[in-house]
Formats: sequence, C-alpha cells, structure tokens
Amino acid sequence: QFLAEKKCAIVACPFSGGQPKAGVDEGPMHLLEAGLVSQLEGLGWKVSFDGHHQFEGISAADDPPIGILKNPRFVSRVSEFVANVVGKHIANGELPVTLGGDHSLAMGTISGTLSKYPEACVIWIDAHTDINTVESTESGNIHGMPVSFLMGLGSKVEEFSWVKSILKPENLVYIGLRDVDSGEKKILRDNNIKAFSMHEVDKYGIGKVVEMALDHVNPDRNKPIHLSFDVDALDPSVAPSTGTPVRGGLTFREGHYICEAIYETGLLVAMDLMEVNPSLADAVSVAQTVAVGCSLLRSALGETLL
Ligand code: 5AB
Ligand code: MN
Ligand code: MN
Ligand code: MN
Repeated sequence: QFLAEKKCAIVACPFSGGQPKAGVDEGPMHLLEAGLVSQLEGLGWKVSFDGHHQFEGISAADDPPIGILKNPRFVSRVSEFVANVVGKHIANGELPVTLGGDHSLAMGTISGTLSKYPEACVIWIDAHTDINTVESTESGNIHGMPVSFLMGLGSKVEEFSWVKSILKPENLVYIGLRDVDSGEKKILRDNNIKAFSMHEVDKYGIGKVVEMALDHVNPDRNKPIHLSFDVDALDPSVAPSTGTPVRGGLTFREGHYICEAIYETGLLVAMDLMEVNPSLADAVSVAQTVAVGCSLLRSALGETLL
C-alpha cells in the first residue's frame, strides 16, 4: 500500500554506545554473513545494501555523562545520522531494514519513519519497554530510553534537541514485555500506553494479541507500521546471544507469527532488528540467535510456511 515496489534497504548499524556490553556492534555483520541479503532477494525483494556504517567514536573525555545518561553525545549523533538515512530510504520508495546494534538506535529509525509518515504507528516487540526518562532511568543506559525521547516525556536534554518527539502514545503498542521498571510502569499508566506483556500472550494466545494490538494502533488498517523488534523479546532459549536476556519470553513461533501477521497487513514501512550480540554466548548459541534474527526478518518481509 505504501511501497510501490518490493525494494528494501539494509541499514547496518554497528553501534553499542546505548549500553555497556561490547559486541552488540557486531550484530549486523553476523546477520549479513549469514546470508540475509540473498535470503531477502529470494523472497523477491530488490535489496540495496546501505552500510556498514562506521560511526566515528567520541572519546570518553569528550562525552561525559549528562546527569546519569551514558555516552549521550555519541548516542545522539549516531541516532540523528540513522534518522536521516532511514528517512532517505523511505523517501526513495524503499523499506529500510535496520540491523542493530543496541536499541537506542530506534530513536533514529523511528524518527526517520515519522519524518515521512507522522501518522505511522510503532509496534515494539521487546522484553522491556525502553521508555525510561531522564528522571526515571536507574542505569543511565540510553537503550532503555528511546521511546521516552520519541514521545517527549521527561525533561529535555539539549543534546537531543534534534529529536522531534512527535510519537503519540496512542500510536505505540508493545508485545512481549516481562521486565518493566517500576518508573516505566507508571509512565505506561500515566500516558495510557497499550501494552501486551507475556501474561496477555499466555492468556489470549499470540494470534489474538496481535489482532488486539493492531486494533489499537491501526483500527482501520490504513496507517503505516514501523516494527521495532528487540531480539530479547524472544525467550533466551530461542535467542541467547543478547545483552539483557529475560526468561519467560516469546517462543520461536510466537516471534515469527508477529512478523508474519504484520507482513500480511501490507502496511509495513520500516523494520528494526536490534540487540543481537554475537560476543555473549558460545558459537552454537550465536549461530542460533543470528539464524533466528534472519528468519524473523524474512517473515516480516513475506516468507510464508506454505
Ligand atoms: B533493551 C532497563 N530497563 O533502563 C534500563 O534491551 C533495561 O533495548 C533496558 O530493551 C533494556 O536499563 C533495553 C533496566
Ligand atoms: Mn529488550
Ligand atoms: Mn529494547
Ligand atoms: Mn537488550
């Protein structure tokens, strides 16, 4: 509906500055080496490869914390760059597929999507809500904060003034939650944000949950969808190589079902696959996580079981 042709652009973002663990910057390389480009071509997509972007670091001395926010200038600059790249691909008639890297990058990807489609809705698949504000964050890790910046919650940080903060609470929905900070729970309540935790997945089943999620953010099935998928939404037995694993997550099929159902809407305009960290497990677990990442992307881009 929004894409004239099956054209996508892989935006590889080797970036780890939104959290403290090294290695998440190697996620994109592993996904690509696993054959992602040819897999998507196999589904009939014309794939352009935009990257690997090399983000020039900022030395710690030049990037001291702002409050307790860590690497704020680096995160801000990289996200702003990514926002422009994603925005350009969308303007170009391509579906940007951003490979992280940590989830702070979504501040960029979603800003890019909203620059072209301010009415777009965001479907955020994660164990976490990533909606801490400057006031509520206890870790200071910005990968736990992108949503608050996109919505303009909490006090403003000058360094991030480029973020337009135009995401409306009614245009966001979460699926897969199971590790939400108490400050974040209050933010969800105060802003009336729709969220389906693993409790709802257990109660209703994933089919019903995705339907309810779409009914909430996209009742007439006519708005563009940005899908932001944190691989830690999946159970650690399915996707072990990630920085903040939480047990009790989505099964392999539940994760894929979400992607398949969103593809079926025909409304997907951008996707992120974030937080694959190939340095956090043994080789078999890494290969398993990378393979799952690729297959989630294939499902979101139209791979069917039959
Ligand atoms: B992820 C935590 N809420 O703010 C925080 O992996 C975790 O992108 C954030 O979802 C996890 O540091 C961020 C405790
Ligand atoms: Mn997460
Ligand atoms: Mn996340
Ligand atoms: Mn994580």
